[in-house]
Amino acid sequence: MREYRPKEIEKKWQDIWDEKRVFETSKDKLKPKFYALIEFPYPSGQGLHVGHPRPYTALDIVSRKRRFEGYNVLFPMGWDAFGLPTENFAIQHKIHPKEVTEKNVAMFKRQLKSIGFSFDWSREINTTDTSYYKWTQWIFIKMFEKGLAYKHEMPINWCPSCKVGLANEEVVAGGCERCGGEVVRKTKNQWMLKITEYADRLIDDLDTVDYIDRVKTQQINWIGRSQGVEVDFKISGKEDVLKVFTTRPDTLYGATYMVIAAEHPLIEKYKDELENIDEIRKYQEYASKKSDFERTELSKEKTGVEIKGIKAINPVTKKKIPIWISDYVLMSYGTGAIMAVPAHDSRDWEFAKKFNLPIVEVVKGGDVDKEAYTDTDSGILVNSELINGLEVKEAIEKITNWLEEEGLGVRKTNYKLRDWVFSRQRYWGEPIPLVYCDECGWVPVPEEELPVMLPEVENYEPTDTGESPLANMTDWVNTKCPKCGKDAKRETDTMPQWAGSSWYFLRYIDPDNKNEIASKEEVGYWMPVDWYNGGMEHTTLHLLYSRFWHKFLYDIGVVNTKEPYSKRTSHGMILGENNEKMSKSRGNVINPDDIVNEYGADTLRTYEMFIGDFEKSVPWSENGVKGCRRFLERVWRLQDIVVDGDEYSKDLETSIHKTIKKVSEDYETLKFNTAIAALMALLNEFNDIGKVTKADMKTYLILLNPVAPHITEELWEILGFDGMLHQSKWPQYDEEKIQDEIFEMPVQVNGKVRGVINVNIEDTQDVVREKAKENEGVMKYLEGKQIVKEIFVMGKIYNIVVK
Ligand code: ANZ
Ligand code: ZN
Repeated sequence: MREYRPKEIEKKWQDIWDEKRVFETSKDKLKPKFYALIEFPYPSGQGLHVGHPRPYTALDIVSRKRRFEGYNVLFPMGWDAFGLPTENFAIQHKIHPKEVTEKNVAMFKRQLKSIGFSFDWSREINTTDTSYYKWTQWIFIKMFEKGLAYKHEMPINWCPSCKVGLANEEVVAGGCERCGGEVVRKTKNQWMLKITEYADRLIDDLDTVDYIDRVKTQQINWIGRSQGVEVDFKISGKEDVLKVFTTRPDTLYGATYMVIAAEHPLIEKYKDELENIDEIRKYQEYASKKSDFERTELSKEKTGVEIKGIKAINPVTKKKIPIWISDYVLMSYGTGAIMAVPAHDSRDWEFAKKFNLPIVEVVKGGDVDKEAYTDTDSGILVNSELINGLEVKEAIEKITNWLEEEGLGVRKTNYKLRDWVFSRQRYWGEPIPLVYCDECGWVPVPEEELPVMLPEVENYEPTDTGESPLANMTDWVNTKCPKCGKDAKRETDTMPQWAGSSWYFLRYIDPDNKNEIASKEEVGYWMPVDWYNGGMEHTTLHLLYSRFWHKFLYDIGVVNTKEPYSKRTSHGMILGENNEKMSKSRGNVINPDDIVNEYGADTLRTYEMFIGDFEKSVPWSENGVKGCRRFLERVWRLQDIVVDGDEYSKDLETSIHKTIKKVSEDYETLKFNTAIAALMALLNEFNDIGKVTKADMKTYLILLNPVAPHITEELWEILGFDGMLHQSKWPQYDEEKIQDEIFEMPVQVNGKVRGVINVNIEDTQDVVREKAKENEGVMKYLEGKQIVKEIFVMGKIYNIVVK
């Protein structure tokens, strides 16, 4: 027997698979299809990280299993290659981002190939290819034509160090998601995408897909749909009303003061009448320095100023109540104003305590603590004339109807979700394909002229003014209006990183199509994606964005399904050996190349799957890697104990059937670690018995193949089995063969269970009767009696009738 040398056999099989185009999808559309998708990587300069292969191996396993099961499988790969790190690297090293991208892609591709994933490389895509981003631009124009892309002057999150505007999703704990630096506010005219128009569908259609719960929940919370009422509070002595949004109109009688955001327009309107305008201005200044995140931090000490000179009138109590400004009320949500109910809202309660404002209880819960607010959504209304004695739910209904009848309020649904800030003032992104003409306004570049290509520039450094580097390219910027032919200017903003990945799964389906995103026929066959696995960090960004774009494409007839992905799962992170996130600065990064070189790709793959619960974060362990290598060495040595035989060994039959069941089920339910453990256990049995038939071995190799495709294919060849392993069929188990031989069987006497005995499947009724007689519980009821009848069904029931 030769030594196990992964280096040789892995390269050999990768070349064979490539040459024979084993993993390319078939043209045969009569076969059932299976579309497996993993999030395509951003080809960074650092190369692949051991975190990447985790989800890739998982869906590679599923894809390989599906091929054995007769499916036409699409498992593609590509590059999400626009983005800041490449641009920053290019600026630093004075190389064009295109060259940087090419180099990085080549490195990623070599690394991925060395791990032996069964990607259909003939469908490789790259979001920075002009033939790709032509369609990204085309979708943008369609959105523009439908009024879903609009330009809007708005304060944006601005990272002064990256010199880039950030979407809310890219601001993490008040800092820039990319560099961690402080994010400030800046007003800019930005392109926006109206994702809010799809908010309801993005929530409601989650009922039609199979996503893991935490993904569904995060999407629902991010969209943040909340049903409530907009209530009008009159400003005393004025014509004006102050509108508030509340989800608890039942607490209206407990509204003892109001709070408006520091930016609320009411202040400007009445500035001349306010007695303490200086104090108010000071507070506005203070608040403007804070991000929405800081303002809403719960633990924060409450601050605020009363607006002296105007008062509001509570529409039910008719009492005059004060109006305050405080940073805990945001201008960007609801109406930017609230009715404060300190008895039942924690922030209002803290505020009222601090500024000595009246607290009136209106909901009586089970145990009300007078010293604290009661944050209760059930209870009985008190001190509330119109709704006294009602349960919260009924009270909300009744008071809402009343408010609507009186013209004091309207039902309203609010969302936390904001429209998507879609412009970036950077070079390395898709140019926004619009032209500005003084006569015609914004005009889309005609479809025949797409793509609008990024111009070659000398200098792609961002400008300090916040304009895109493209703005300096006057030759490129100055153009003619496609509508009227007069002088016009191109939009110089580019699209955000998230654009290209919002529809990439459609391009894999028909990557070379020059006339459309993908042909109707291909879309009809392949969509939706059957299984999409990706990181939890993409749940509120990429996943939501791509669902939005897909729904839009559905609305304009480009695709045939309302949802892009039938199923979504998610993996945990791989941490460094020290249990910390892997990062260059912590010095705990593991490069998959090193593992492949030292132990082999099959070991890397096995370890990535054996490392622990797929859905949880787990630390890397070099010892664990070694353990997996030893396991594969033992698999390699099985070739020495193979004997002729077309049937499973008698002694192994049950175990083999059980393992088929276990592994088949575990591969489907993300329990790769327990599947591998079962294969390890079966290997031990093989070795204990000391010989295995060809049939035993074939099944073993097929079961292990999705995890360790190279070694299994090589052993298949060494042992002279028919054809190549990947052409085999997935083994089936026999339900009868996996029943445990020894099991517990209840014994009844005259219809009542009197004892439980251990029975072997091969026991005859006579043997079982003897065992029953020896059972103490049963014995008591048989003593001195005569057996008149026995009902005996093996494995189910043994009833003895006595007299
Ligand atoms: C009175 C009340 C009484 C409220 C009570 C809550 C509890 P969600 O579910 O997140 O939509 N609110 C409204 N607009 C706000 C803003 N711009 N900034 C800060 N808070 C705002 O929350 C809706 C509730 O959040 C509203 O209902 C309002 O307070 C507050 F026992 O009104 B409530
Ligand atoms: Zn024009």
